[in-house]
Amino acid sequence: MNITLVKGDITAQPVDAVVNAANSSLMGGGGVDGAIHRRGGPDILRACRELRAGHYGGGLPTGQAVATTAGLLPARWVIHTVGPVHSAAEDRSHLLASCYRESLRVADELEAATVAFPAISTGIYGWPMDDAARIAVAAVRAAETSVTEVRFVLFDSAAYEVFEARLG
Ligand code: AR6
Repeated sequence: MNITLVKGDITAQPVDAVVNAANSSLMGGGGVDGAIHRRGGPDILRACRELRAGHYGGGLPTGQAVATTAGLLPARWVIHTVGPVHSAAEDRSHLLASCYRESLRVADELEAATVAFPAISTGIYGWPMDDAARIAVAAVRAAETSVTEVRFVLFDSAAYEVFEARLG
């Protein structure tokens, strides 16, 4: 598996699957989630509503992942995952690692070869970038998956440089 880094917008990535840093309601939000729903159009929210009406009536638990259409995005699927809110009091890093592992498991089910990840939990959920990058890179490297490219898409230069240092 190749791990690549891109500085930019995850909604512009022509990959098989784009991972969304969602919340457990699956009903949208700010950050990556807002951008994906805005640019992907209403088909994504419609698919999320169907998930909530079915197997995910209680919402998507933290650390788990589920796929929908990517709507108008230049990808085939969106894989929604729910990162943990960062806590100074409790170590939740296993839940953040689980987001990457579970997203890649769902990608394998879809037979997706290329998958783009944002830096899950590092925005609204408050995770320090360096620690999040360490967990993300370790989880992806340890994953047993048929995915051939994992692309980390970082929104700004500071985040890009942190991931670059972790991969080096
Ligand atoms: N492309 C790539 N990265 C982005 C983009 C983008 N278009 N937009 C933001 N980032 P966040 P979280 C970066 O807040 O911390 C939502 O309301 C951003 O700079 O999107 O997991 C959900 O509904 C940051 O480094 O996700 C949840 O309620 C990273 O993506 C909650 O936010 C993740 O920031 C999830 O919070």
